[in-house]
Amino acid sequence: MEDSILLEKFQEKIDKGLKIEPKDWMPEAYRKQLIRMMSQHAHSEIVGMLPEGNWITRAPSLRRKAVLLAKVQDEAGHGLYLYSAAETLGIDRTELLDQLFTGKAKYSSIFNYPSLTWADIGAIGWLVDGAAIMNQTMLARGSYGPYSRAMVRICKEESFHNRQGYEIMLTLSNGSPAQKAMAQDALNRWWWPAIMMLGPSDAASPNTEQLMRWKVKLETNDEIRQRFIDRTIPQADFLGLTVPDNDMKFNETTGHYEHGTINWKEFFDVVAGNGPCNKKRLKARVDADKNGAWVRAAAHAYANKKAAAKAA
Ligand code: FAQ
Repeated sequence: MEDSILLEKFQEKIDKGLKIEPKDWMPEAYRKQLIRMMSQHAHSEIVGMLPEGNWITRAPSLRRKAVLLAKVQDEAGHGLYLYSAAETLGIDRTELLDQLFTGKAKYSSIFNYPSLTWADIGAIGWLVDGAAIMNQTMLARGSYGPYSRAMVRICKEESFHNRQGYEIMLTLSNGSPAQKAMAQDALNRWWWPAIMMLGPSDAASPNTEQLMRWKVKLETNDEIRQRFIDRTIPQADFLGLTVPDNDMKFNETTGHYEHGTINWKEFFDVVAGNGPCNKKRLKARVDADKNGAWVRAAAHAYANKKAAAKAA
């Protein structure tokens, strides 16, 4: 069939809300966009383990430690899920990881900020998982089958993560004045990076238009950001905390909160590799890969030996 006819049929399928599956015909640009997004997402999950992993040994109680350990393990699982989903597009995860290790691939800007106090663990669950869920519930309705299905499960786990974070913030906000101050400080530091992690404003988002035509994205970055803000401000009010935005106000006519100016220069600096922790995060992943090489070699040797024994 002619490419133009294939393309028409492909778009028709998408317009009808049907899923595209790995063996279906797809334009090369669709495949490439998905590999880009899904691998960036997978990298974000495994780099995203690091700021929280930093607090596993210092969690304030056994219960908190067990919960945090489970959360960090979940993020690793999400990464593996997403690498597997990306592999259905004909790329090997070794290649994807190589792109991460050599700095060619992006991962979410948010994970280049440090987790300085225990309250940051609350703020990450509340704000970072909260923003991620807003984005991912949309992606769960997207057109590529393996990605959208991976999102369904991931979102379920993320909603637990979000609640555990909010519960930490609630405990600290109802604690001593020093604990409440710690919660406010974490909100001050994580608010703007969380707002920015949802991607550049629509006017500066080169990929959105095409991705929406293909129903990979069903909402723009700004639409999701607005939903996140509308949901989160009342939660901050309930905690008795204030977001660090003097211009934030509720617009009675639109029914939405209006935020102040976002520092996009900071965002693009972080994406370009100049955030507070970019180098440290990348080094941690490269080191983990090197230190785990012997485990992978042993697993391969074992699998090969078993296969040879079976064949004999
Ligand atoms: N950081 O044209 P757009 C999580 C790049 S998972 C770095 O708007 P698009 C779970 C973008 O790649 C968090 N780079 O791009 C968790 C593009 O550059 P490129 C990750 C960013 O794709 C919680 C350029 O800017 N989630 O948190 C960022 O239409 C707690 C122009 O941007 C996903 O990856 C950023 N924040 O929209 C884990 C979800 N934003 O590639 C551990 C899947 C944009 O053309 C602990 N991804 N860029 O060179 C998406 O939904 C989309 O890719 C967006 C960006 C919405 C992130």
